[in-house]
Amino acid sequence: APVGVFDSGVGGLSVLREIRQQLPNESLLYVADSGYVPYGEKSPEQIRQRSRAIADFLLGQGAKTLVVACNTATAAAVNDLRSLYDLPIIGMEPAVKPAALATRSGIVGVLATTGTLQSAKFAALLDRFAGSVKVITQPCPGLVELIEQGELQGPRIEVLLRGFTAPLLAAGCDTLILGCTHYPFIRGVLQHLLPAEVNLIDTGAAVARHLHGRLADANLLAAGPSVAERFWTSGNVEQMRNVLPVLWGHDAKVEWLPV
Ligand code: DGN
Repeated sequence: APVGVFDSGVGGLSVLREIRQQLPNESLLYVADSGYVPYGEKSPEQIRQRSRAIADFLLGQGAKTLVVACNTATAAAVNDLRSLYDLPIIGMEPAVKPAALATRSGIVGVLATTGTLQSAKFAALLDRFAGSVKVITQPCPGLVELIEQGELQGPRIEVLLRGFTAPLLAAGCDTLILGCTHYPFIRGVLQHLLPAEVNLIDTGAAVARHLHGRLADANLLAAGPSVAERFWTSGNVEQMRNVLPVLWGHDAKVEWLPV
């Protein structure tokens, strides 16, 4: 049975890449909810509705596990999904713990969507690290929209990134958490704009490791190698097909999401 992965758009492909690398035997299903992107500005109830519809769809395709490859959807909907479905459900979370271990200044920045930063789940995460590290948050409106269109470099991206990181650097952050699954795609550009000693931390590889562990525990790991991958979008099929070579590494068929 396949692993079902979804995001508000193509950002979750950064997580899917790590899953493909660490779990070469698994068949993969990926839903980009690009018809409803950005989730960052939607209400938690709207995000829960979309997450349930997509989860139903992926289960209908035979998924044995779900990965919510979106920090915003995890914050709004993962508890709801876990109460509704009896299978392993893996979510994303800004990587505050590894950042707390990496920082020397004791001040870390979180780049994420407004929805993630305003969520109760994120507030609880910050509470857990309140004693050990100072955390400064920065919403990044506009960034996801450019990445959705496959614009991963150039002046528009750089202007946004300079604007978002300037207050974090001024506050003394030496470690920045990429708290949205779209952002690893602009990691190189971001690193280039920042002083060399600033660490960038994202969660994709850790989530893939966690998924591996959960599947192993549940005796659900696939046996033989598999290259099966299917992609759906609720947005523009042509646009997603165009960005796949850049974001996923090769061409693939993209299907229209019927929910
Ligand atoms: N990729 C999503 C995340 O990780 O939060 C959010 C993108 C969006 O919809 N703004």
